[in-house]
Formats: sequence, C-alpha cells, structure tokens
Amino acid sequence: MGRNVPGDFATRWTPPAYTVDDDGKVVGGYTPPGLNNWGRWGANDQRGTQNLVGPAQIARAAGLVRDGKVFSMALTIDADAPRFPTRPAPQHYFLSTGADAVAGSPVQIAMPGYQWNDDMITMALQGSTQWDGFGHFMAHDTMYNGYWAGNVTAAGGAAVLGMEHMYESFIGRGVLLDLARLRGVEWLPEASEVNAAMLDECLAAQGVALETGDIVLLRTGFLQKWERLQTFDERVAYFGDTPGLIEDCVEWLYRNDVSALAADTVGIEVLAPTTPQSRVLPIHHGCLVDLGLPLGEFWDLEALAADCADDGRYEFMLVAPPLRVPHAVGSPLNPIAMK
Ligand code: UVW
Repeated sequence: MGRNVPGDFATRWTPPAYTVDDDGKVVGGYTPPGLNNWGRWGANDQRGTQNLVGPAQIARAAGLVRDGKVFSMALTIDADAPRFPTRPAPQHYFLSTGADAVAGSPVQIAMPGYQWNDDMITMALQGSTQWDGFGHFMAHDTMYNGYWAGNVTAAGGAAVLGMEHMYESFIGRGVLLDLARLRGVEWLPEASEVNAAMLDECLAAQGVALETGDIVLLRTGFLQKWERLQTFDERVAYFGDTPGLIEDCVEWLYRNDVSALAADTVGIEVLAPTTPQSRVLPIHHGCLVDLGLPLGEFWDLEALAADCADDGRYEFMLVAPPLRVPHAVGSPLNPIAMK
C-alpha cells in the first residue's frame, strides 16, 4: 500500500526519486523555493530560529520585569478546553490516594501513619496550549533544514528535530499584538484573514517595535467564542471558522527575525481562506519547514492583553519552555509572561 501522487490513496507505489544521506537529510528532493533558514545555523542545525535568542536577548527581556506581574497563558488541561477534534480529551487518573490509605491499604504497612496521593494524565501533546515542533509538519516528505520525514516513526518518535532540542528555549522578550483590540471587536470575524500589513498596523498602533529574537503573540480573541458554544456541531464548526494569518506573514516573520510565534487559535493561520494561497497551510509550511520557526497554539492571551491595554506596555519577559520529552514533535506548556 502506498501512494506517489499527493492526495492519492491508490495501492500502487513508485519509490521517490530522492535519496536520504547518512545525516537523515533528503538529497534531490524538496528545497524551499523562497525565503528560508536552511543551513543558516549549520547543515545539521535542529533549533531553527531559537538560534536568534542568546544571552543578550534574555538579559534584555529580564529588564522588562518591573511590576512583578505574572500572567499564565495556559488553558486548563481537561475535557472542556478546546482542542482539535482529531485529538482525544485529556484523561486524569489517580493512582493512589490518601482516602484509600485511610480506609485501609496494604501499602500502609511500609509507612504506617503516612498517606499520599499520586495522579497521572494521558493527553495528546498537541491537545492543549502547546508548541508545534519541527517534527510536527512536513512538506513533500521533508522537514526543517532538509531532514527526511521518514525520521519520525511511530516506534521511535522523532529521531531528528525532537522537542528535546528546545528544552531551554522560548525564554526572551515577548511582544503581544492585540489584533482584536486593534479592530475594536471581541474577536476577529469568523475566517477573517490577517496579512502582514495588519501586523505592522498593530505594532504602530501599540507603539512597539520588534527586535531580533522576539517571540510574537497574536491575539484574535477567538478563544472567547469557545466558551459560548453549546453543541458538538458548533464546536466542530468553530475550527473551520478560525481567523488567522495568510501567507504574506511568513516573509514578515523572516524580515523581523521573529524567533517564535504563538496565537490564541488552533493553528495560527486562517483554515478556510478566501484569498487564494499558493500552499495548503502556508504558515505551517513556511514557518515549520522553511524557516524553522516554532508555532504556539491555543495560548490564552486574555488576561495578558487586558493588562497590556491597561498600562500600554505590550512587551514583557516570556518564559515558555516545552516539556523535556525526547523525540516528541510538540509539547503542552504553561507559558508565563512577566511585567
Ligand atoms: C492545525 O493546524 C489544525 O493545528 P496543529 O498545528 O495543532 O496541527
């Protein structure tokens, strides 16, 4: 069983024309036709735009903490929070509880007079507030920096480009672009498109300029709509209605040396665009594959945005590392902004 035409599920299969070298990189296959960061930080780089952030950027960001204010941007990890319909709800179990011990448990023999509670969750790593790593998305069998898609397997996970390369990353200056506030709406209209000109307009309106290595957060306000939905069908339709970026924003991100991009939506980009796009998911393709620029999704930006509007400061220190899961292609997290 195989296929050799995109979107074709025929039983025939022709081996691809490309080969894969000892480093796991495609030879003679896809290379980005336009702007890209392949090779910019070395032929075998696996951190992409995280290379834009160094001690100078982190020290500068630390100076933005003036009032001691802290804002979490994490969704709750439970069945009620939004997640893409293909991803199961998180499950939260208890392994042992003090109540069991009080009622009488054999483990009390080991530690008479003491009790403890242990719990665990099972969840999709992309099933909550999350980072998409480079192993999450491929174009034409290829990942960031030319690594072959076949390096990510169900048995072993991401042999290259895993989230373990990022476990000390996403710490630096965050800049919020409050697009909903710019337009004076609770949330951007369903399936509305955000282009690079609107991003520049928002920066100008907020009186903030980007610096190399910034982590940009985009607020559409669309997360607030989730709370108002009643039925399963409304919740499924919600994802198709997602407002977001269109493809000219990839060049904007490159030009501004943005190190990571996160938004309060499921996929950052508009999922049902009306403007013709040259690629199916141009932001995922352009950022994750061509630029090596990680994407954060379902960040709850409401409290932070309210405070930025209040004090007029749209820059802050951001601390948002992923979980240290070897060979993972994404990670949930609790991103923290400090002002
Ligand atoms: C979508 O694009 C729907 O989201 P993700 O990047 O989490 O796959």
